[in-house]
Amino acid sequence: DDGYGLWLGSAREQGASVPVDWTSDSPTLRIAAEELRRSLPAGSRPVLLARADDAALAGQRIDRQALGTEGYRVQHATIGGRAVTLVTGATDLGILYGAFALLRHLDSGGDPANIALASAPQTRLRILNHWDNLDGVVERGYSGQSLWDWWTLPDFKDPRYADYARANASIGINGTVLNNVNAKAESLTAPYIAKAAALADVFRAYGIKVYLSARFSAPIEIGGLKTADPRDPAVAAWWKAKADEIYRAIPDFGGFLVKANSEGQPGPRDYGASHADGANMLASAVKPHGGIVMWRAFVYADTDPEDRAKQAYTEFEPLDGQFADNVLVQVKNGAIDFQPREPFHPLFGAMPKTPLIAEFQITKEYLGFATHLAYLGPMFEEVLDAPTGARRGETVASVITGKADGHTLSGMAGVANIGRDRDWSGSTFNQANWYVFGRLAWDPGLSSQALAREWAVQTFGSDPMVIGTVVAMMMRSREAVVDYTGPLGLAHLFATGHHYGPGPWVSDLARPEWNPVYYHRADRNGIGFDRTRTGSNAVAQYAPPIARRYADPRTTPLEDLLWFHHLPWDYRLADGRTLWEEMVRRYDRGVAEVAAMRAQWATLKSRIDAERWTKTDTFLAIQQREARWWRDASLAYWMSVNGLELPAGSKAPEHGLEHYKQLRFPYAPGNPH
Ligand code: BDP
Repeated sequence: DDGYGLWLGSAREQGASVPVDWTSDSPTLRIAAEELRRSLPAGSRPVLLARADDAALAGQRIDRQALGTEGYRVQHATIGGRAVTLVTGATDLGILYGAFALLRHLDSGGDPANIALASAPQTRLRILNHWDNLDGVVERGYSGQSLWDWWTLPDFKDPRYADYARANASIGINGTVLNNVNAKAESLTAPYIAKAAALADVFRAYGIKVYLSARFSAPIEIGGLKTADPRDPAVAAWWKAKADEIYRAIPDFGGFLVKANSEGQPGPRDYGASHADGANMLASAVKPHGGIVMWRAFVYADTDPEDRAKQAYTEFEPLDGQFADNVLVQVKNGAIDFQPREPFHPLFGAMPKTPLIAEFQITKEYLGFATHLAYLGPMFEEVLDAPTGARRGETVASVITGKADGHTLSGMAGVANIGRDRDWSGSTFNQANWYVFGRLAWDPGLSSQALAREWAVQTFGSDPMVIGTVVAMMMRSREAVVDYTGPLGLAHLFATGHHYGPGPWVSDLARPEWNPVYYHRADRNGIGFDRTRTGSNAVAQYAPPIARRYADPRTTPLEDLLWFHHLPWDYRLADGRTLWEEMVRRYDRGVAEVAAMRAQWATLKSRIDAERWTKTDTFLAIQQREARWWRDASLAYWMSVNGLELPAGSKAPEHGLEHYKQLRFPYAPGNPH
């Protein structure tokens, strides 16, 4: 099994061609019917697909309010004297989601005699962000070239595009941004609009809208204007005409995603205008067509050298209330950049007048690329469940679903981990990260553990020994990566030129916040970034109850300790250990966890097909070696700084510090530089 079938193929029996009828016709319903025919087991009741307002369902008492536009209901019913499984929704897309839910229910061991499934998505936009360049290289992509073959588009529609859409629809994803946020203006030229339109034509029946990343200076680069100032009427007119042109080709185009004034990208601030000015100008261009703008809060420019973590809040919080009603501000899960662990971003809860869309990274830029096993469900969940402190009961999830502030626009975005590799995501377990992203975007209240199980059953089949082992491995995997790369709230300790191996010693890069030493601030006496009042006071960006908690090392969760505090190496933790002892303990634990995962995987050898088993086994061997590398290099460095010995029982690093310092990567995938 090469993994191409994702969670939809591998474990599924061939269907028994159970009769499936539908009361009205559409491409979407035909897809739903085909899915069910293909996979429903023998002996299943016949299925009826019907919209909730269909006359045939008059006697069924279906709560249409609860369905919304994308929700579904699946239940046994007698219709026209016939016992059927009814799959219904207010729209055909809702019915398609219902069909996938029915298959998921059956695959996961749900009782075929007892079917009553109902769900509606908690967010409007469930959207993948592809950081795919027009030349086929995927920024921070570790699973091969871009899926989009811009060269043969629009004529050739690779069947894989439909497979991609099908996989997304099966987990409720309803949008895709095709090109990198570090965008090229060419993606907005006529030939590329035609190519995007061809993809949109494939995706449409699966309920997936196409969006584009827009380069803010496009009016200059491809429009022949002298400026891209958002307050210039000629600029606004250019974007309006551009939007009209796109909508002629793609009538259901979703809108624009914009990275502006960040890491060298152009933006409104180049002209002294604000992010709101820029976003609103684009928003008015797409507004007549029902489009939206997702404006990223990931701003990273040389303006707050004191503490990079403060920048997004500093620039965006004052703009709350100034954005047009079809703008969402897209906020990364944490304030720095997709680290293995970051406290939730302080903008969540701080911009009640603005719909915020959360951005997570599915591709594992800082968690071992495609090779290391790290199930991200617990990380997404940890952020979604975090109380913002802004109001009683408010969590990041309630902000991004729009519930906290009564917004109808809402959403979750994930930086895709999809490429042209046969298994799509570079490894079998990375498929689970795509899966869990989609399912949590649909309902941020779902449990990452339940979703791990759901994914595992559909991916490997129902063998309880396999499922139990795989879920246990998954649930501990992300914490293991945290432990061996940056325990206790340390972050951004990566070597230069890639984000793969360790480089906590790096201190020679041009800007202070490019260097790991900026983030850990270790010296003879202590370690950690003081973000309290005596330091950068980034804690003050959180609502008071959270700020108070993070302001005191005694009430800061251990997991975030050194994110917020600079502490002496011999600082005593509640359990009596010193900070240094606890750090070493965690590095050791991370390495041990990987060894344990590998041993667990070994027990499944005869229970999993050879191809997927062997690739995973090999990757776990790499991870084991590299966890040790991370631990040894980091400890060698910390010891060179603090002059301390390792606690008894902890192994000396395999090599001296110089050895780790001079290791070089000749080439790392997905690297834009
Ligand atoms: C960082 C990546 C960089 C992206 C940037 C972004 O290293 O490649 O362009 O985020 O989100 O994580 O814009």
